[in-house]
Amino acid sequence: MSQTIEAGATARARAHSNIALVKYWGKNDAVLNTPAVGSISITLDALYTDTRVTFRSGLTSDELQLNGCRENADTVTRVLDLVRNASATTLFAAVESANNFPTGAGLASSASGFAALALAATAAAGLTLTQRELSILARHGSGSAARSIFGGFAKMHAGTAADGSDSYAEQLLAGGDWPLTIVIAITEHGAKSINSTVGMGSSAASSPFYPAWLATAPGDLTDLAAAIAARDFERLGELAEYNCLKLHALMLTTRPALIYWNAATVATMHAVRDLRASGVPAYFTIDAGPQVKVLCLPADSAKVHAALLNVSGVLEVRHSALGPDAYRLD
Ligand code: 2P0
Repeated sequence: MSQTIEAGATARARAHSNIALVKYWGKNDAVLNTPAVGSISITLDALYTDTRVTFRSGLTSDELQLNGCRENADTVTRVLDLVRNASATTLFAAVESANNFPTGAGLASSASGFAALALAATAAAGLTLTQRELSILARHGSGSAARSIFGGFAKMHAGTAADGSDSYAEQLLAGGDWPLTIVIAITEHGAKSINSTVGMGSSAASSPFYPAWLATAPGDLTDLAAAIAARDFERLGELAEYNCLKLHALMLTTRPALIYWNAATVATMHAVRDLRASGVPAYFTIDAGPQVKVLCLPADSAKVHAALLNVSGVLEVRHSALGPDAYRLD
């Protein structure tokens, strides 16, 4: 797939963030960025990243502007180096990226960001990749980004190949095949204190629960895929909540402990359980940050929204349907 890139070649893409229902935490290979466990996610319509990549002459390294601010471009370079290799070019790129939601706060901005980057960079380079190839490329930036190439429900394979070629995501269902609503309680606007890459490395090195996390992941993946195939919302919700709490047990038993929750995070978990006790099927999931994502059926979203807004410490409540595949904007 060799293709020389012209200076000034540019493309823009949008990718939506995703939330894992069976979660990724831990790596097989840090260089290839392959995960130690598979994962299953839903892609969110309401949260996305728009990224423009422009290959330019005269740059001495890649440059990244994130939400208008200059940022370190090292992780972006990891992905762009692969694109340069495939295109036989030495041109560096200017990357302009913007999220329509809080960055680095547990809303998977690296997932949407690196998926948008993979698509925009390959498009700017004139490369046409399959979605599987794009998923593998996005994975090099961030494991969760491999899933954001796809809309709806996506399954990430941990893979076993030494070159990472079987570590990619694929779509299980399109968003329209099973409409669900995700109601997000924002409990903090700032960026999180410990990034996921560092956090999962220390969980693998220090938590006595890490072997159990690895051993039980395949069963959770099988069960969740079956719940999705059967459109069994209660089963899906129970499994998602269980897997989330298992992840946080792993985080809490890491040394030093990874406590991503704040008081409002915990209060929201109780509010969701109270809702369920009152007959509304709603289930929470939480990532490496303090926000609480609540899964419900579209018909119940107003009730869930009202209950979350009522929780002390919840700053904002957002809604999302399931989103589409990553796509080009130009
Ligand atoms: C997930 N998370 O499956 C899990 C749940 C956070 C908690 O994927 O090191 O930013 O860049 O591959 O993808 C966050 O990890 O980590 C993540 P890297 P990433 O969504």
